[in-house]
Amino acid sequence: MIIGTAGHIDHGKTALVKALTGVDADRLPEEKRRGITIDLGFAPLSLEGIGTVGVIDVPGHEDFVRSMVVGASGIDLGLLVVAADEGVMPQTREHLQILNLLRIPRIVVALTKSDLVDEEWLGLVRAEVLAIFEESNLRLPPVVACSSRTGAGLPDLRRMLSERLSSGPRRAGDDVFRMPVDRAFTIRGTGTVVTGTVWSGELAADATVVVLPARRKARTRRIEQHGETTAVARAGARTAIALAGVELTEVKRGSVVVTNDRWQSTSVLEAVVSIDAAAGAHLTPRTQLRLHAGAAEVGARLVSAQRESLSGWAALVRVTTDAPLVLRGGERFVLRLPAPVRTIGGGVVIDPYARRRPLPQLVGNLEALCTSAASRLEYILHAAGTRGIRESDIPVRVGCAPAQVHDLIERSGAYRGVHNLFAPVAVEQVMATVRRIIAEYEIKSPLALGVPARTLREGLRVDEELADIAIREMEQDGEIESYGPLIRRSGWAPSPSAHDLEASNHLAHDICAAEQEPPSVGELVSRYGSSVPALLRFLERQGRIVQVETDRYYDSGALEAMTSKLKSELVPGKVYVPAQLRDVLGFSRKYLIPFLEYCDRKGITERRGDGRVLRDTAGVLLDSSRAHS
Ligand SMILES: Nc1nc2c(ncn2[C@@H]2O[C@H](COP(=O)(O)OP(=O)(O)OP(=O)(O)O)[C@@H](O)[C@H]2O)c(=O)[nH]1
Ligand SMILES: [Mg+2]
Repeated sequence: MIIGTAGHIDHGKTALVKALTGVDADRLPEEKRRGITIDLGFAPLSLEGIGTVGVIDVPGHEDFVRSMVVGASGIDLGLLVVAADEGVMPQTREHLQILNLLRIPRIVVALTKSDLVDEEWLGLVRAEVLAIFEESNLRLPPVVACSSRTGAGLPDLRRMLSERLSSGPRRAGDDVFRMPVDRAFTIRGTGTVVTGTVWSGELAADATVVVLPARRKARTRRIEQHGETTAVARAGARTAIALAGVELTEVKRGSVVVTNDRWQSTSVLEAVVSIDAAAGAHLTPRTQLRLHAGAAEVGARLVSAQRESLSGWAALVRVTTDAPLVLRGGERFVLRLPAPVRTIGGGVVIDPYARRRPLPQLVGNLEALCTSAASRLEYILHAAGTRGIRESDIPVRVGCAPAQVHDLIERSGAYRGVHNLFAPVAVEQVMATVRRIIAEYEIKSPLALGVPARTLREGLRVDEELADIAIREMEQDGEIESYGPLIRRSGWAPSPSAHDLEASNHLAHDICAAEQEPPSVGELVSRYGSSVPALLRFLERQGRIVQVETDRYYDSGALEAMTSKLKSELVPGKVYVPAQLRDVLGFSRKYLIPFLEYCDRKGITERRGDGRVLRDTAGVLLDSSRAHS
């Protein structure tokens, strides 16, 4: 577990860490010279009943609040240090605001330098400290008076830290691995080393990791937690990882070490933010802000779905950042104004992989979105519409342990494709389109038996996966059915109008009257109009006409007579050339060849060189030459 200090400059944070751990966390020469903390310091603290916890010492100087945010991100307990002689000062408030924005689950106040004041004064400062918690509607913290100089109160403080750390939320080990890098350096003979707090999951030594946003693959050579080599890095401990295959420049502070390939860096996200009333009133979509998340800090701008200003209340916004960063659903971040520099608010990541799209209508309330993975999944699914979301993205995108994914999906009612998930509304939308396309087709082609499946799918203009789901659902509901390559309303039968019936009778009549030499489809179209092809298919389905060539239908009676004649006139086994067949059948070459090809297809005749041979009814070739051999 990790404790992070917080508090105004010179209030005794580093001295307190030294008094508790024996470690001087101010390691930089400049820190020694100026007597202030500039960058994060680290020390292991052994606590009774808890074991070793990591302590991150942060600077109090107002110029280094950005480092304080890095130090405070992902800690389990915030140790707010207030010097008893000075009381609450600007960075006491700002650091507390940051601990609150990051929803650090536990806060303990150390009222240090107690050796410099008397009891009465101490009581006043204690009341002043509690008042700033009250102002922010925060649960009142334990306040422990102590002195790093005399050691007074330190045993009480240790006890209080143990007590607080032994209850409350714990990190899940069975989660995706992530470690934001807060320091990177090279050690001669070892190479690149990164340090940080493992936020979630586990990492084995000799594993392959990815460093984001650089997207560098690297191998973990060695892992140390609290200064000791370990085979597995576990969540919630200060960790140093020696990495092979990555340059120091690629793992700056703000990088993130991950193992699961579903982590991506992003620069467009949707979030619920709240901003101070005073700052929010002047905020526009052009205002450049600094966004602090984990150990990363990037420039950011906010666009709100609501037209009103963002002041004083929470709103769903789209955040665009000027550099990629790694985020997870449900995670907290801090927003600061660059000039004059100050913390103005913060937010919760709702969808780290948002797109530049109009902000969707909100489903669920803001509070639920911030605190519940189920609400975020519902929101993200809804916002993704017919594009859907990748199921494998859920642990990172929504922010839940992989083991929870199945349950969340069940609860969301989402439809599962091969890779993607779709909101019920997206599926319903596609179903509505299916209905519309089929209905339109029925009107346009009343004689058709259904919509060709390909035409339907093209008309849907969505992913195959989603089209499959909608069609399958509608088939299961018995609303539509497949009919060969066609899809139609269940039980659909073509319903010719009186006009269609009359027109089809004309066609049938013309074809019948022409006997062996019927008009082509083209001729019929010019005679009766563009509905002819559909009417012909209708007559064909009724068995009244037969398609002999692409462009020509025959009356079925006439065709029957023609094939009978062929069968009775030809001597089985004998080869007839077309000229002979024309004499037998008595019609011109233009009709003869397509008719013979039709007979070949039907197995009545078979082609032999230039000529034809008659087959018997069973389709066995009556070939005398073969029969006799
Ligand atoms: N009398 C007294 N002096 C203290 C105590 N704790 C710290 N100091 C002194 O206060 C000064 C500041 O202490 P630091 O621990 O460096 O303060 P800090 O909060 O770490 O300062 P920054 O990191 O720069 O924000 C030093 O001169 C310390 O010796 C204490 O308990 N009693
Ligand atoms: Mg310090």
